[in-house]
Amino acid sequence: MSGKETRLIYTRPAGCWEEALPIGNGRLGAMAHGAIGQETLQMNEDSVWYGGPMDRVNPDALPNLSELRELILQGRIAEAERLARLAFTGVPESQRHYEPLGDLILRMGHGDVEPQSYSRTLDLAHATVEVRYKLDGVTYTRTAFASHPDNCMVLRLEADRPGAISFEATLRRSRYLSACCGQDGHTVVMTGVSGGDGVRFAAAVRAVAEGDASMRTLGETLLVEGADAVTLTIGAQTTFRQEEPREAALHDVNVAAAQPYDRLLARHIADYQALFGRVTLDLMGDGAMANLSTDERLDRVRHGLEDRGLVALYFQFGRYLLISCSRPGSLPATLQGIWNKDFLPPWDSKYTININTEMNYWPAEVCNLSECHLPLFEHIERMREPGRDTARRMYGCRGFVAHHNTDIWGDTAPQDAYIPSTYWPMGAAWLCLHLWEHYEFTRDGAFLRQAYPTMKEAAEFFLDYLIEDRKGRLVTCPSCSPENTYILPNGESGCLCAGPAMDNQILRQLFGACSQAAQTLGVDELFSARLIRIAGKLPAQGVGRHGQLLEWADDYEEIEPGHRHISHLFGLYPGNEISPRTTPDMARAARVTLERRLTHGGGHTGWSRAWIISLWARLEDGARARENVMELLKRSTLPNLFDNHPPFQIDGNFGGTAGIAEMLLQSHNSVVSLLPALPQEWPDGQVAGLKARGDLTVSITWRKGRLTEASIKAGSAAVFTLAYGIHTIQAVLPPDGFLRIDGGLKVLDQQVIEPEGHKLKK
Ligand code: FUC
Repeated sequence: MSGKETRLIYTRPAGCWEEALPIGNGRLGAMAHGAIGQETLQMNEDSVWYGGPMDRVNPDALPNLSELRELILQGRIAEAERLARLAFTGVPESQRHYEPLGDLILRMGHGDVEPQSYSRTLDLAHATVEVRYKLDGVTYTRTAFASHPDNCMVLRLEADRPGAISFEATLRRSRYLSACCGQDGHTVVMTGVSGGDGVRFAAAVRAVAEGDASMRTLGETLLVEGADAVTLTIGAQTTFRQEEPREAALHDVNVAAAQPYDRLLARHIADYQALFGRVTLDLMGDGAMANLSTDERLDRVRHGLEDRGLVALYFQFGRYLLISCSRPGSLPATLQGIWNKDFLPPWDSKYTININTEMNYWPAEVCNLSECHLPLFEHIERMREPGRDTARRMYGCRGFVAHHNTDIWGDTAPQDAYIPSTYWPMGAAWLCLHLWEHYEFTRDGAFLRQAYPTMKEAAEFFLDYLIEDRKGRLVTCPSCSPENTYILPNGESGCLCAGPAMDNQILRQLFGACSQAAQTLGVDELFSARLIRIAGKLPAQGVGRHGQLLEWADDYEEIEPGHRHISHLFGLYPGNEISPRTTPDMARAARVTLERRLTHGGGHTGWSRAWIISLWARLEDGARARENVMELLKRSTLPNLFDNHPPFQIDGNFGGTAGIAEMLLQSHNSVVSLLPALPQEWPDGQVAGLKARGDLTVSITWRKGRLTEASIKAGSAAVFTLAYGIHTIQAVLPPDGFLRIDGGLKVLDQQVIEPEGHKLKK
């Protein structure tokens, strides 16, 4: 059954972009539309961004920093916000934005006629989109995929009658083109400049026709007539990576075109499956559902019907998307991954790092796609030098800093002049926690050695940036709690503040990670002790008048209690300082916070809803976690399963996938917890290949709502507590050690294990 639950199926061509299907190889992406008379591949290349790097640091920031801090500490928020807007906003206000590459359009010789049958599928097991239809007794098949090993996209056209394939193909881009022309009778090349001093790019499509076909180019169009089958290889390159993008793109399509189609396909599938095939999830859904079209299934769920198979499909779709838009060597996934259709996309389709980019990478480790995390790390390195410069010139601090956005050039100066988000200095700190997570999951010492200086530099910034408040606490200032607004006792409202809960949580986590890393590497003993001392002076997490976790250093009311951001729950997830097992009081307050958000309309954007799933999972409330999985599918999912912010934004897909994983397996605070948030509605199932911290690979089977068996394989030596509900055992595994237990945590099979039953603190 799990095999069946890897297909998105449609019975009609895409009627709009949100119904088209994504393919991607990390760097090149496209949305395949599948109309009968015309195929459109709406394409992206990850480095086609408008403009070059800029120096946007506001020179008036540093001279006004003391005054800004004083205004904030005195509670003169309106004045502080005015000063921040004028003196701290980046100049210019905006970083660079992402752009689409263009469209490949195929006008089919048979025209747009009513077919005798039609199907369109995205096969997640093979990473192929297939369009199949029948016209006048001839079955036509188009297969599209983006090959990572061959550095290009491929569109294959076949028919079951010889000579039936005829079409005209062109490359289109509505603006910023320098040239588009056919060449050599089989290729079309398009070149342009993304704008200003931005990258130059080139896209090329090359055709190889089979059978007794005629092929030529006229102007910018490639014409194929009477082929048995045709393979199109489609490439694109920019000056971000290549000196001569035109030559590089042509090289890519020509090298690929020299290979037989079957080999291109086989190489693509083998490469992709090595990642995708690591995890299977079977929620034992109704097998009949697997043959229904995906939009119909979503509709049924919207009407309150159960569809566990769709949940499993959604989970795997998130994994598919991450593999497709984030591969070693590519840029990290933007707000739209590499599936952006607009020249001026929502929020510029860049990197919003006060939640969205981090969420994109939440599934990377737990869903066994560690390699897909690497582009983010490369980008953090890109941000380091600009971040150093921003730290020094805006704040007079050492270390490196980033605010709530960055772009292709790793720009770190504040973005927008939007008080609820712009002046938040925690972007680099949060991103650097991903380096530590990668180490936690992989135990890759060489990686840690390389990553530690970056983590350290992010922490160093705060050693200079933190100031003492009136109560003697060390606080970030200026800052905000993304992106919420509080009301002061005098009725004034504001966002700028000192020491909001999220900052303290991130800093405790970062300082803790740095000191653990230093200890592991045997370096920086004094620095590490200093971090721990400073962490102890940050404002402690408080509980407010409603029993809620405090979002700011004081117990303010908020303008919008149902706000989409839930920044102060960072410590519950993705952080780990709040947990029902270790800090039950704080966990109770987190629950109140979550309830308050939800009763006031929270979770109304896709990513917000997705985050809520993981938060309930960390509170070990399977019913509420599942309820929010269903809400995500009902309210925030487009027909092609893309997340709907609205509009489309990919973070919710990744957050949703991570949330489902978090319901089945957790591994923070040295406890590997099996089925911590299993809802009643998923009574039977099996998940295999998830990763737990400590380089553990975990498979779990359950029946009638109870664990029946689990196996854990250690890649490196591991010492951990294994938990199922309140039951625990202690496990010690050598490298490649293996442990299999039954539903009572009784060891069935083991390499090395020291059982010791004891109850957890409740
Ligand atoms: C943050 C969020 C918005 C949106 C944007 C890209 O600013 O508050 O909802 O996701 O990022």
